[in-house]
Amino acid sequence: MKNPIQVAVTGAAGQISYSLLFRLAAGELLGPEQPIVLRLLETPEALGLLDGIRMELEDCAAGSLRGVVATSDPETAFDRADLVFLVGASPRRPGMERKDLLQTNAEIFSVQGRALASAAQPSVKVLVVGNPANTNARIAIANAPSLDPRQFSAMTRLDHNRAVGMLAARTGASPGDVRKVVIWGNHSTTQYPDLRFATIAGESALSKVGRAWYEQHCIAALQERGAEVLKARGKSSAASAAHAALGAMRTWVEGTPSDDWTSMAVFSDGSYGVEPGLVFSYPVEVRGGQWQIVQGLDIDDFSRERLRLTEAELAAERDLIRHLIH
Ligand code: NAX
Repeated sequence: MKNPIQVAVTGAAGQISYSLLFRLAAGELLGPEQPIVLRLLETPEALGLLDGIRMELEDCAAGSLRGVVATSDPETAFDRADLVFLVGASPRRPGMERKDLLQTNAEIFSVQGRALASAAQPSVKVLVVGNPANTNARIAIANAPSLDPRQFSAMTRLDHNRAVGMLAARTGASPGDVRKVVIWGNHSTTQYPDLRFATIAGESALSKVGRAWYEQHCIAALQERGAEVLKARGKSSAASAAHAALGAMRTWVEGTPSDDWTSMAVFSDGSYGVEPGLVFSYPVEVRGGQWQIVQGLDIDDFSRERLRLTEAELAAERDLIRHLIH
């Protein structure tokens, strides 16, 4: 019998978690043979709702679920946690400026960074989903100095999956035949979806879809996809975000296929001229639970301009919360 893996999820009573938790309980992250304990964190106000979710999880009687901890105390939630999904964040409220939103979330992710450092497994992997995800991850890293910044990433997997899905829909191919899409930069409308290296069933994706469609339609459509979903559904992406979070963590644990990479926002080491220390989305390969930024990709003028734009946005976000990252 394997020892249970401790999986913590914050914002556990929110809409993304309502998709994510039941898939985790069903063994979709590490396989049905791997027992897991779910450690759920919410605000004190949402604990009643969370209790209902705890009951529903138990009512699934899923074979791999060995327990559910529901709490509003970060240290209890992260106690010996192996894998952590930081989904909970404070949403933008009417009248709130961007600076206020960054500040409110900065406080949440400072507290959670400290709790991760003191309570989680030293080898913990932390995926930040809650927005502004890249900068929230930066704050958590700064507040968890005993952990390696490489143990944190912010999620751009949904953007990556959207690019794969859009290419497949445009060409009639299977999403499974699409390889080597890249999302560079911030999980925001400045992100740069780069399809120059993408292939579909081994052939250049751009030769199939045409450079004009890519430059004049596809990039903007991917940057605005979240807003489009929100407009149509009246709520932001949830099931697709949960699917992306599950996939991102599974890839981090299991690795990327030999003929592909994924996109992850990680602590920049200066690769591609990006300021070190920003949490920036890159193409990464993952082996043995460790990611490496794919090196040596050609950056043309068109791409350089877009990389600089999204980097500048991240630097501006960082400047607004600089006092919290020492
Ligand atoms: P919801 O508002 O449905 O749920 C968020 C939950 O977090 C709430 O239940 C709230 O009580 C809880 N929460 C707030 N502060 C907390 C704290 N300090 N500790 C623990 N829990 C706390 O949002 P949902 O739709 O689930 O989205 C969650 C986050 O994901 C948002 O920030 C959203 O913007 C972000 N997203 C990120 C995406 C990405 O690709 N990185 C895509 C989807 C999504 O937009």
